[in-house]
Amino acid sequence: MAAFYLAVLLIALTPCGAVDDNVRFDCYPEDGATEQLCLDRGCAWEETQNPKAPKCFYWDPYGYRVEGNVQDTVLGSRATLRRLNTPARYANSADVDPVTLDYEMHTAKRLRLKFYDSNTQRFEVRDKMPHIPEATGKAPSPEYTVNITPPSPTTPFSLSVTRTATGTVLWDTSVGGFTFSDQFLQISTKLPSTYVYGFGEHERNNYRHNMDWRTWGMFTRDEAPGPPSDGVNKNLYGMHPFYLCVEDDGKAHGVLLLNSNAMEVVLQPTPAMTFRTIGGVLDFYMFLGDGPEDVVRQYTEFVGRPFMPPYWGLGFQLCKWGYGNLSVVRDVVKEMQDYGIPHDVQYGDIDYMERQMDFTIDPVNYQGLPEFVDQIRRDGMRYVIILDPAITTNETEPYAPYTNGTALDVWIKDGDDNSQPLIGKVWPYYPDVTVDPTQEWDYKVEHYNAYSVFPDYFHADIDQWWGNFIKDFYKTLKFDGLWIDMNEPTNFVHGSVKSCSNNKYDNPPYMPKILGPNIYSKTLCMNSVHGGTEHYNTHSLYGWSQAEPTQRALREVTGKRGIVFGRSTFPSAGHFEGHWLGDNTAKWDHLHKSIIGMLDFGLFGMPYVGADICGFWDDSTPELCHRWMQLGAFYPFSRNHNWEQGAPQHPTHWDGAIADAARDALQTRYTLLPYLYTLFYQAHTQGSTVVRSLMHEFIEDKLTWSIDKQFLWGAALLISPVLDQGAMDVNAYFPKGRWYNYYSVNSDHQGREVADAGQGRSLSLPCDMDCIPVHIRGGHVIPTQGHANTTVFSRRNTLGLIVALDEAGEASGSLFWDDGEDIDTIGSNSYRMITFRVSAMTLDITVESNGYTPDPELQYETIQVFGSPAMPSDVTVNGQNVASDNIVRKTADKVWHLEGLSLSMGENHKITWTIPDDTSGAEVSRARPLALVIAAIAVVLATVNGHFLS
Ligand code: MIG
Repeated sequence: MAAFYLAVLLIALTPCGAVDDNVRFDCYPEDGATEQLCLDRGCAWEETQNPKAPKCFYWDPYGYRVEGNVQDTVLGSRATLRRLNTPARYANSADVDPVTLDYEMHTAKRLRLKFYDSNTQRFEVRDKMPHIPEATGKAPSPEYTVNITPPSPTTPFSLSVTRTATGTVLWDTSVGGFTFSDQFLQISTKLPSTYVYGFGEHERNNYRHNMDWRTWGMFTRDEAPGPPSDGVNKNLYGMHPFYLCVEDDGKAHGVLLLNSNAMEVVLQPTPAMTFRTIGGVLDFYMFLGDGPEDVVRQYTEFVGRPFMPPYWGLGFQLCKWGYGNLSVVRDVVKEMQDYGIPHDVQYGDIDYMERQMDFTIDPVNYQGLPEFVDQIRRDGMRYVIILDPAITTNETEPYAPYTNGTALDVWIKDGDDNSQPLIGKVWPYYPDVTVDPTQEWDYKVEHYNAYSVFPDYFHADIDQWWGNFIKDFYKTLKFDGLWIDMNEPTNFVHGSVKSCSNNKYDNPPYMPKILGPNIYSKTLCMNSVHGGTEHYNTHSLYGWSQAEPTQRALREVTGKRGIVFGRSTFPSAGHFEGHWLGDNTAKWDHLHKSIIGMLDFGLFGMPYVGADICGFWDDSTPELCHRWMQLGAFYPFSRNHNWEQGAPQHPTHWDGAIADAARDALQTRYTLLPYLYTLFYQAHTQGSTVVRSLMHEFIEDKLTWSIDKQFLWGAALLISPVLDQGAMDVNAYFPKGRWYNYYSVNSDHQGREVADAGQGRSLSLPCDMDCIPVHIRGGHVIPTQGHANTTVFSRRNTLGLIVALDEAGEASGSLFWDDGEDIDTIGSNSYRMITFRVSAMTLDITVESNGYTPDPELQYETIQVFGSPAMPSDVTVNGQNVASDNIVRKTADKVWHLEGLSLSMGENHKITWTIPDDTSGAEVSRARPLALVIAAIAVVLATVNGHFLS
């Protein structure tokens, strides 16, 4: 450390004598820094050219030192840190002394660094998450090395984490000012690269973080995505203190700070990062991946693998807040059916309720809703309802959710008088109130909105209350999924109806860069009693804590998997629920931002994600909604939804061109659902991503590290949507490899190769209003199925395979199939797993596991081969020669189909073909690699010469 400061002194002085910004770590992040305040804190003050860089920064040794020897523990080692003789950060909360550091070696690739106060029990998120694995012993051969500064009376403590094999230093905390006080905990670290991703929930302009002095606050908040407000990057619904860093050699690691207090993270160009949280403990978990995909696998192994959605949950979903009444919904559903647009799920937003009260139905506008739901369910559709946490206290007629919850005492308590529940206001109006619709929001909240209480989902009796009401309501309405909204939790009055008292939680000495003006703005007082502690600690866990009891109740009452998806999330939420990206706006940049949001949540272990298609706020426009329906057809969670006053925007609302485009895109989606479902199986069992950043597959190509306008489904499908108004082409990047146009079954461009083996390259794809580019990567076999209006019917259609050959003429893939909705078909082995393997002009279809038989049994009808060196001269299926009219020539000679097959999905099959000798086929090329090279060059030339794109 001393050496570091010396080095800083020597090298950090630029010619004019100023300290380089890159070695500055902000010592006065509050507003109103002055030289005097800065010096009082024991820091240095100096002007800088870059207004974003701090003028007040740590310079002299600061923080803590190691005392005594590092001790061995069962899981690793333990160090005792003592305060150095430097000024305390905040007079009102003396710094903790000593601080204990536990370094635990959990697995070869996972370590934990936990800083805590061994004399005083502080809040720990870990205690709320019994499902995350405990380490049992020291990992025998860890892939990392941790170094802690030796004991010293003067040298500040710091640690470093090194990836042993490459020597890359992943963390080096010998910078900044390590601080551990009651309400201000801070640690800075240098990073090995500027490729940083993650942290949420925020709106960002790029998936890859901008390291030029950006501060991201994290604390759950009912706030719509949008640009910074008052200079603060808005903290949105969820909180995810998790980042991914890709090291310069393509290795990657992830770091979770398991802490739920309001916090911020500062990114600076050094490259370095500073965490500042205002409570709990500093509990870091590091995951050393081989690459980014491996980091997500390890992360989800730790926080819980993503839940397995039902098959219908991958169908198209339609919602609107404020349909007005049931007959509008009925008409919309019928229009969609008449137009033949796939539509699996219809929603009820809060207006299905009587005055927005949970577990009620509006008796006037939604009279007959249960019968309607029965009807659409018979037609193969599903119905999902919204539920809000806040419960009104002012009903004049008995309202059981309130009286019963009061009897069970499940409400969050007022921190000033914990014999009373905290009272706020959310949706319900008082009963029998006459609403003047012309009044402003604030007037309405004051005069019409009833007093509400907030359930504590950590309460031991929560199933008896929440679960029982869900089960009870199911007797009335046969919902298939539950949408849990408003669980930041949001409150329409700040803190409570009587605001908040002056206490250390509601007026913390340091306020991270989160939206205010107060920490309790738009939510509950921080001193309220929630989950056995102050809401100050558990606030950001509120939505997360609601997910599991909601999922449990849904599964119990329906006996099926169902879907739960929530607005406010926290690490491990993906184990229980999905997420939509909140109240976006009907504007063009929100198309791009929805991709960034999906990539973020993929990283957070929540692959079941999507944005409100066509935009939530504002009225959508025909072109915007058209392009958004095309993009949204590739959201894992694909739902069109908007707000109460917004103009209708469902696909059939517009002219025929939009309905047609929506139908085309959704039919493509439905055709690909067996593949998407298999990706979810892999996410659920192995923790892999579904919507996948290109860099996960092409880490050796650094260009992919910054791509966020295109995305992959798994390893094999590349989606390159139009994101700009008026655009009739897309600039798409094709990484190294073979790529084939997916479109469309009738188009002569189908299966055409767009970019041959060689280096990656950007291409401008012409893309008129009918088009959303989708490409298949050579080397993969994609299972498909005929589309239909709902998944009930599509699941009965014949199957197909798309075989996209790689340079060596090989490909592989798999298909997971079960009944689509039973709970834990995987654990009970009630599924079928099939693998596809192509090599040496032979396709092997192998049933690896056969615990489920569809009724009726499914058949493969078509096999499409892309990238063949030539038309096959003959083809055999299970040893039989196939009639020549089964073999259909498509684009040039390189795409051919087998059609009219009826191969049972329950059996193994072998398909072989031969390529005439005079053409350079895979078989020939293996013997003569030069021939392949020549052929490849020829193909490149041919492709470049011809129109390589549709
Ligand atoms: O204050 O239930 O994000 O999707 O339509 C708004 C009404 C409450 C917010 C959700 C939105 C939903 C709306 N809700």
